[in-house]
Amino acid sequence: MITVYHLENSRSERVIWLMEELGLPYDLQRFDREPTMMAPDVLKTISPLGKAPMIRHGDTVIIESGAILEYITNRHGGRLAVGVNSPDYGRYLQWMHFAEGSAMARFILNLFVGGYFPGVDPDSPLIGMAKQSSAQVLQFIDGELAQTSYFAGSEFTAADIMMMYCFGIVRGPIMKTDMTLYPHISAYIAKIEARPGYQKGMAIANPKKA
Ligand SMILES: N[C@@H](CCC(=O)N[C@@H](CS)C(=O)NCC(=O)O)C(=O)O
Repeated sequence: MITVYHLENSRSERVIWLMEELGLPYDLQRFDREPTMMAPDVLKTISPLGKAPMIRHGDTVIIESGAILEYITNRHGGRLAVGVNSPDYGRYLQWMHFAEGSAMARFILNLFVGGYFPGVDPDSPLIGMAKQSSAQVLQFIDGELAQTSYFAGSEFTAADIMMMYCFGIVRGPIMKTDMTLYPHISAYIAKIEARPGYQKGMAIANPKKA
């Protein structure tokens, strides 16, 4: 059985949501954040960086949410993945990696300089650059979602689980993005939030938010 190491309000909600969508059993180990919002040091005993998510499967410990989702989907018959011979494979891979590589990289910068950590000069050009760069990514995503129902095509896949987490930060109290600027992302979020698997996954991952 897979052990999922979950830090409250973190990317590890992706793993819980995936396990619920797939209907797989898992051993859930929960950790609260420190008052500094960092992960507790005990997570470093599982893997040295101590970031969430992490999973253990037998003797294998895996970090990085994208790698974890690929590991789980591929180990379970490819459900919620897209096969290499499918015409949607390229899009699937693109969004699986875009989520952390391009989207989160920009949104996290925006979050950190935009008020999450105090002490950043409000006149710093870095803030304007971070906002502009996030808006550019959001515009791109909105244009893509104007053309397809889900990120990889007409079916819900693990790429949606990767991408959906990004919108939490975008809509959160620091970025406070005006989502009316992105109507296709907004419609997509409403569709995903109506999924029973999403609702169950989030209720398990973030019970204090419910
Ligand atoms: N790219 C990594 C990011 C991992 C990461 O930074 N996780 C955050 C939670 S969302 C974390 O553990 N933060 C607590 C800390 O840095 O101490 C992934 O997708 O798994």
